[in-house]
Amino acid sequence: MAETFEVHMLNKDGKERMVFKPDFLRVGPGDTVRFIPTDKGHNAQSIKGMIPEGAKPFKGKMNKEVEVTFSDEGVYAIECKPHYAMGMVMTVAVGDAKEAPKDFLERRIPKKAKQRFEKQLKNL
Ligand SMILES: [Cu+2]
Repeated sequence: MAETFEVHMLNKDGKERMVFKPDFLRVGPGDTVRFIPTDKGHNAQSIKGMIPEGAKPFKGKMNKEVEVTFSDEGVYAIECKPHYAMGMVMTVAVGDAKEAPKDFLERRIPKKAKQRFEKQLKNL
C-alpha cells in the first residue's frame, strides 16, 4: 500500500527560520509526499542535478499545495526557490538509498543550505 506523507513549509520552527518540517523523509517507491504551504511565500521543487538519474523533476507553485509521487529509488534534494539562500531545503530518500552520490554536494550550494543538507544526509 502506497503511503502519503505531509511536509509543512514554515517561516519559523523553534530557532530555525524558513524550514521544511520534517526536513528529512524516507519513503518507499510509489509513496507520495504532500508539500503544504502552512505559511505563505513558499514552494517546493526538486533541485537540478540533485535527484536520481532518470527521475522526473518537479516544481510546485508558490503558496500552492503540491503532491509528488516518488517512483525512482535514490536521494532527492528539494528547495523552496525564494528561500534557497536561507537554507530552505529538504532531503527525501526513496527506497533503500544508503548514501547520496559522491558529487551530491559538490556544486554551488548556498552555505546555509549546504549545512542543512549535510545534517539531513546523516539520516541515510
Ligand atoms: Cu520558503
